[in-house]
Amino acid sequence: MEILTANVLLIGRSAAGKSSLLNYLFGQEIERTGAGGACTGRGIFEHSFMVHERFRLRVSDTWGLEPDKAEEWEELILQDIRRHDAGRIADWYHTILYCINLNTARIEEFERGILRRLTAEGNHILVVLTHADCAGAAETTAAFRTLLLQDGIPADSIVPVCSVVRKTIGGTGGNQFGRELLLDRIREGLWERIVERAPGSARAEAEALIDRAEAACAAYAEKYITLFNMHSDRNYQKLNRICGEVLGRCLSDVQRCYEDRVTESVRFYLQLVNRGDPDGFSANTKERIEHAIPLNFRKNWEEKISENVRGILFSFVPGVNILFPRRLLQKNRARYVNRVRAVTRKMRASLPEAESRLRTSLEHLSV
Ligand SMILES: Nc1nc2c(ncn2[C@@H]2O[C@H](COP(=O)(O)OP(=O)(O)OP(=O)(O)O)[C@@H](O)[C@H]2O)c(=O)[nH]1
Ligand SMILES: [Mg+2]
Repeated sequence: MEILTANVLLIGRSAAGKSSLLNYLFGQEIERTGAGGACTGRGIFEHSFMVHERFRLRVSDTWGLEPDKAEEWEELILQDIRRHDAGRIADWYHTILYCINLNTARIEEFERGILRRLTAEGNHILVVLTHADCAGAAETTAAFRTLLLQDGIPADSIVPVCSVVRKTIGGTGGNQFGRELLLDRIREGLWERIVERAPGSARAEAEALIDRAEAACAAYAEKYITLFNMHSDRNYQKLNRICGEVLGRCLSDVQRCYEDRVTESVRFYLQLVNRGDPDGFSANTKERIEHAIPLNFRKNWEEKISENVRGILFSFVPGVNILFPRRLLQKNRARYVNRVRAVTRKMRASLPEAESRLRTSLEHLSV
């Protein structure tokens, strides 16, 4: 059974409530928390737990962020992502939880700057408004929301949370809240990432396949077109057959790499929407999947290009000229490779359409 893991980076100022949020998410006391002075030490502290049997949350609690130690803090984050063999935060962390304490009067300019930068770098950010149980939380939430929207944080990405059970004067505890909504948003973020990345990565794979087929055909042209047989029709027929097979195989591999992305993504999607429910997903979900994946995905794509493979390559007729054999040899090889390129150009030209089709298919599904 495959397990999905969401890597989550938990950041924010000291006493924003990062460690308390971690403990709340995990349902147990994992990191020490406390008021008065920095609590979590200098470093990044990774913890994992299973939200359900197929969904793991891997959360990194961090040293509190302050303007006077921003550089040191940034270096810590960089070291951490390098440790995970990633170049950018977004390459390792699926989501950043940026905690802001609703008990503070305002969002500092340096924090807004950091948020803007993290957004511009393509990170999926959720702003967690902690201490949502404090007096005046509703008004502060509204004011913070306005500012955050101005900075490009979508309304859905702002989640008020109360992470601790509060003792009231009467002795009864105020409830914690916000966990389920936050977990939902993290799952949605994972899905968005798939929708964002799958089409581009299918295309990169397809382009590499086409490059390889093109190089293989050029090598065959070099091998089969020689001084002694460059006027032989039979030789060209043989070459056509070999290159036709290479290009045909390339075509089906390219198709397969798009189809594999659809299959992978749908499997991933099902795991996300299923939430570990053994009875599986609802009829509604099934219907959405059927709609999202056009059944003619393969057919349209195949028809379009395979016509070109046959049409272009097989019409080749070699030029006849006996005067300058060496130059003619080069010319004939180059002409053959150009014919091959005319086919691969068509294949490449149809990739954007396949990519956007895959994107549309995935966008039809929503977690
Ligand atoms: N009422 C209330 N108190 C909270 C909430 N979240 C955190 N606290 C309290 O705020 C204080 C600071 O919380 P921490 O979780 O230690 O904050 P932190 O961001 O990890 O702080 P550093 O480790 O110093 O960076 C603690 O006393 C928590 O009990 C909340 O949602 N509501
Ligand atoms: Mg802490």
